[in-house]
Amino acid sequence: MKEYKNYIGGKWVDSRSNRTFESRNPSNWDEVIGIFPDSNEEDVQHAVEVAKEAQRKWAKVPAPKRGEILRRAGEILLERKEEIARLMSREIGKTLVEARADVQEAIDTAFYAAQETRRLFSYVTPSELPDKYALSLRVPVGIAGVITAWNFPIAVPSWKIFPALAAGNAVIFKPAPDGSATGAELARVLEDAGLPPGVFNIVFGLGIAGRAIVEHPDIKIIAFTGGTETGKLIYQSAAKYVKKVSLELGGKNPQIVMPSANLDLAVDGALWGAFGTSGQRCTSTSRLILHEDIYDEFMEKFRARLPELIIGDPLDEKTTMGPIINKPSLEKIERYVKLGIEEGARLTYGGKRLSEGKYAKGWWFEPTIFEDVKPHMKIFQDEIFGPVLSVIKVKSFDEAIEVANAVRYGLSSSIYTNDVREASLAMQLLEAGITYINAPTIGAESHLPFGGVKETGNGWREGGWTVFDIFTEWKTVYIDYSGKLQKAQIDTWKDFE
Ligand code: UN1
Repeated sequence: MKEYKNYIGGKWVDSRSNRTFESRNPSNWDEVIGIFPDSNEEDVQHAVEVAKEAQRKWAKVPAPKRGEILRRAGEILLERKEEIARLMSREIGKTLVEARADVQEAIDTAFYAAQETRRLFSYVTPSELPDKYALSLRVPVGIAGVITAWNFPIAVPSWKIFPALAAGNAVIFKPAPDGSATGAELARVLEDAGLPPGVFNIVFGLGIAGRAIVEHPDIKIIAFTGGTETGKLIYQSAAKYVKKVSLELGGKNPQIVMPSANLDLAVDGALWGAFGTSGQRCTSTSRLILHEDIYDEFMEKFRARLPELIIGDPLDEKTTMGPIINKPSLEKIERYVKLGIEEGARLTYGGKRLSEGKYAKGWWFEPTIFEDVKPHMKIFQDEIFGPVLSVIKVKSFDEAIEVANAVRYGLSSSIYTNDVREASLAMQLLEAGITYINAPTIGAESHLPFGGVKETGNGWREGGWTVFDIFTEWKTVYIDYSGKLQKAQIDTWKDFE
């Protein structure tokens, strides 16, 4: 167990609040991973003052030189991959195999962002007027406030932090409370990579620190991953300062299976998509939409494979499902299971928390399946964030698409089919930021745009080249070297003779 301090200006500094919070191991509640300051407005103010100063200098460092530091950060993450993955497994309960993948995603992002520093292209276009340049350049936004969820405690922060730094911003990062120790590793990595002090800062905390970041007028961009309700509050508060806000919120991701599909492959996809990470990804499959012609055959194959899921110690390589992150999350899952039964869905697998024997000291929930789920039900509509899968039977491709789209979210989606027409139509018709053909709803890669439509996001895309639209502003510059006053929209071609 360790007592942490905030990381501001390249130093671990005491918080000005005297409150703390703990991060505990969800598979062994007795184990405290760390004690963290529950920071306040003064801590955020301190971080902003330091970041402001540092950002001015950092923005002047040529982007490819900033990229060298990020490449080094990627190399350090690679060297420390196993150690960070083990810490992550203990802190948030992600299986070791998946925790390694989480770190790998950050490594990929670091190398990608480093490369992109040589490709932060500008535009030069012809002007309407002679002897005049018209160009538009990317400039940093300033200080970025990064607030993230616990479930990808290295990968998701890195999606935001590395490109933000590449583009010349300073960052104030508030990790999710439950993933604070893992998030803190990013400070060590960036420091060892040679990032100048003050460019990257961590303020640990709960609501007060989060609100202070969102409401600080000098933090010009907020990048948030988390629940939709919190996201909406952030969006509203940030509106006071007309602040740029990038939101990555909830999902209720469907996997459709059509009659032409390879059913064994579709079963593999559903098992991984619904129960990987114990269903605690924003991309997890929570709705399985089956065509009636293959319903029975699919479910039989699916049920036969469910006993392969091994719930237990995330550090054990054989485990496929770790714990639920904390007690409130477990209780939320239980509430939804009860509600599903009340709503008239048929609970056909699992449905209970595990608390005996080796499960006595953590938060565990069985893989759970509801059948006969209908679109008006809460278990169809709401993000549960746990291993609860709703199965829906449909009669046609059109109905499958309609059902898939009948929620307020739109992050990921998937269809299993070998019919090229269905696959092509699904690409256009599924209301989601990501569509997989013959692959599960999870598994996004760091060099492609990531984000969702509807209430999942507000139009920005992290990942890929599009992330730089979040962390830069377009600055348009006109250079008139004609030596005289030229009037746009007024001078005609005759004036140029
Ligand atoms: C998340 O759950 O917030 O596609 C991100 C995936 C991962 C990222 C998930 N690469 O499932």
